[in-house]
Amino acid sequence: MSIVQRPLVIQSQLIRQYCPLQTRTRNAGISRRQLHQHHGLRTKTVTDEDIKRLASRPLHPLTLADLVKHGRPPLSAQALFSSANFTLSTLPTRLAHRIQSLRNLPFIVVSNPQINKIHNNYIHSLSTLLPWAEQEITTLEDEIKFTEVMADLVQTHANTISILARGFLEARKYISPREVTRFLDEHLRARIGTRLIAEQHIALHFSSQPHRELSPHDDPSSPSTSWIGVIDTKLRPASIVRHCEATVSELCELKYGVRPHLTINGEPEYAFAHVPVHLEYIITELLKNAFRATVERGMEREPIEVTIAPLPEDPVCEENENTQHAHVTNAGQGNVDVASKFFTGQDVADNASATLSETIRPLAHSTPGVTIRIRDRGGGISPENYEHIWDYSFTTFNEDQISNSISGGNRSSSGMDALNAISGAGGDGVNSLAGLGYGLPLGRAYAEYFGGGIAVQSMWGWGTDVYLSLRGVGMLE
Ligand code: ADP
Ligand code: K
Ligand code: MG
Repeated sequence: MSIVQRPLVIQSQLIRQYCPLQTRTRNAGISRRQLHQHHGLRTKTVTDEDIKRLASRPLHPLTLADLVKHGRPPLSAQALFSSANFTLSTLPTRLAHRIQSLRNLPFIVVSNPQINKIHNNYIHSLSTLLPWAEQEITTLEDEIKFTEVMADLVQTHANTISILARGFLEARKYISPREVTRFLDEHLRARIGTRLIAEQHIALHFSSQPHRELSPHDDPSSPSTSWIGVIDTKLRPASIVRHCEATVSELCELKYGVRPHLTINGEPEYAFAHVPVHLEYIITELLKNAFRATVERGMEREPIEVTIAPLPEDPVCEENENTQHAHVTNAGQGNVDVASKFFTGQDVADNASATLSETIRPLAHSTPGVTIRIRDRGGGISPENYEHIWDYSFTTFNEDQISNSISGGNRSSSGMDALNAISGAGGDGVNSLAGLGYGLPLGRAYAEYFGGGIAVQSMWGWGTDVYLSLRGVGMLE
């Protein structure tokens, strides 16, 4: 049986998921219920015993080698099976740890309908994995069904951020901002890893078929691909910046009626190996902040300046990975404060004991990486606010105030800015310029996942420099 013979509906859904640079509406995918009706995923009831058993297992620390070892396309069926079996060996434990962590929240918080929905999503996803628990995947037929389970998992958890944001906003009387930030930092970082594992298998599954022209990432003139699953080994940060600029400019124009200019300097041709969807998330959030500040300050005439500064190649990197850590830390693009914050292994895994092991180390021969500076003249951040910018849900976005300053106050005042921002049609706040307060902390979580970081330098009264540092995650050809 050919790998290509798979249900079309799920194929188009997956392709949409893997087209980060294509215009797309996240909520437009088929619903979980439809997916069930179409494909009848097997499920097995999750008992408390299951959760206890799985959560007591140590977490397999994810390494970059796990993600790339199943190789480049064209993939053999064996490689695909071993990817599926690796995925199957690690996800149930990860989900059980998440369920336990949700259950450890104060009861009144878990009882909140939004938070409870997230809990139930995890139970659902675990229930679709349990039927596979005692089994090795050794046939293409099973591998296809398993990929459908992975697609369901990715889809089920697609709107987690906005649902959690709403839940914690509703439950804010019962839990302190500090506790929320602690929970979310762990939960959302663990989610990044879990999604990456599932998405990597889905992407490998599709790269194993001959129809690679389905992916808009590939240069149609070249039959070879620069992709290893979700990793693009020839990712140009400048092209991500331009793509995100287009999205953010639209939002800005809609909200304020103007859009600032953006210039890119440094080395726009620079390419390295990274996960484009991660970069896309981070850059979008950073540009939203820069655009908003610039327009609110009335500084649209001053361009937002993006500088792409590759870290120097260093032959020492190849000797051992620790040397690379030291090297990257010291090469802070002339900004010691910023550099010292990077590459410190702050990644968080599903539990404290696995915290450091979740740090994904570079492969030998991987490119050192890049620092991207986003500089705006939006007035900077006041010292009082600066203390809180990394807290989930801290925002200075205020619909009324903006309406007043921009359009003379004749817009309706809802007083529910954050909730409005959450309920944007795109889900997960993607359609609003600001308001959730998740942009910086979650962006940093993505950057730190592969050993990078984000540092914010504010010149109060003038503007802000944001340094996004990213490490190459694989080898260039
Ligand atoms: P949100 O954008 O939803 O408010 P973020 O976490 O992205 O949440 O940012 C938190 C706050 O940090 C913003 O509300 C804003 O006050 C401040 N901030 C972030 N970036 C900038 C910037 N470039 N210029 C001025 N203020 C900024
Ligand atoms: K924030
Ligand atoms: Mg923001």
